[in-house]
Amino acid sequence: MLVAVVLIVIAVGTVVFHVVSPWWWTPIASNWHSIDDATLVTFWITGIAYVAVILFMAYCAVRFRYRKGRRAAYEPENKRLEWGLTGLTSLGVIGLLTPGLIAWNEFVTVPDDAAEFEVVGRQWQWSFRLPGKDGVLGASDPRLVGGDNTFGLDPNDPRGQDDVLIEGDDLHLPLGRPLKVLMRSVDVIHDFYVPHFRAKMDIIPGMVTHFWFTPTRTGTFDILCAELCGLGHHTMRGMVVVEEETEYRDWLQGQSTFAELMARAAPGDAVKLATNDGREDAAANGGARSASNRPHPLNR
Ligand SMILES: [Cu+2]
Repeated sequence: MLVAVVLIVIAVGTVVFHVVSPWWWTPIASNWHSIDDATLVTFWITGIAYVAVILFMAYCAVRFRYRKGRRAAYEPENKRLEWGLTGLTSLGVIGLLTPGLIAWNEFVTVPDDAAEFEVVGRQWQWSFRLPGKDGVLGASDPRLVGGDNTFGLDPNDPRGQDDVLIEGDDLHLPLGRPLKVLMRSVDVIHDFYVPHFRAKMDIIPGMVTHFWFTPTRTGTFDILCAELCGLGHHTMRGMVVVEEETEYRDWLQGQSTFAELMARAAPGDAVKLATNDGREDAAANGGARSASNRPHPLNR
C-alpha cells in the first residue's frame, strides 16, 4: 500500500510542478507559434502516458499484492490486449510525430518574398553577412577563407562586392519581414539557435543549411550555439537586435562592405573588423587561428 501511495504522490507532484514551475519558455519573438504548439502536444501526450503508467503501477501494487495461498495465472498470449496496446501506442506515436513534421515542413519551406542573410559559424564566434544594395549575396568558397577574407567570398564575383560583413558584433534585423537564414561553417559542426525565435539549425562544414522566420517584436535576443563544438563552445554567444525598418537601414548604412574591407587591407594583413572585447579573446585563443595562418588566395 505504501508503494502505491508513493507512486501516486510522485505522479501528482510531477504534474503540479510542471503547472506551477518557475521555468517556462521565453516570450516568443517570431512567427513560430506552430513549434510551441507541437511542443505542447508532446507535453500533453507524454504527460498523459506518464500519469497513466504510474497509476496503473499503483493499481497493480494494490490489486495483485501478495496474499498467502494465491497464485498468479499464466497467460502467455492475449490477442485483445496486444492489439489494444499496439493501437494505443501507434496513436501516441502518430500524435507525437505529426505536429512536429507539419511545423518542420513550414520551417524549411521559405516564402518567395523572404530576404536572405547569412550566418557563419567559426570556433568560437558568430559572423554575419547581409546583402548590399543589389539584394543578393555573392559567391563564397571554403578554399578562399584566409586572413583578410574570413568569409571566403569570391573577390571576382561582382554580386559580393557590396555584401555587408559583420564579425564579432551584433546582428541587426528588420521587424516584420520574412527572412531566410543561410548557414555556413568554416570549421566544425555548429548550431545556430535563437531561443526567442524558437529556431535552431545545425551548420555543417561543406554545405549550406537554411530555415526562415519573421521577427514579430523588437528587442535584443541571445544567439547560442546548440552544438558542442570544442573547448570554447560556451563562449560562442551573440546578440540579434530586431528593430524598425528605418533604424535597421540607418545601422546598415554604417557597416563596411566586402569591397571596402578588401580595399582597406594591405596585402597579406589580417583585416580587423569591429570586435567586442570578450569575443576577441575567444577568437585569439584559437578561434581564428586556422583561418588566419593560411596564405591569402590573391597572394599565392
Ligand atoms: Cu559552435
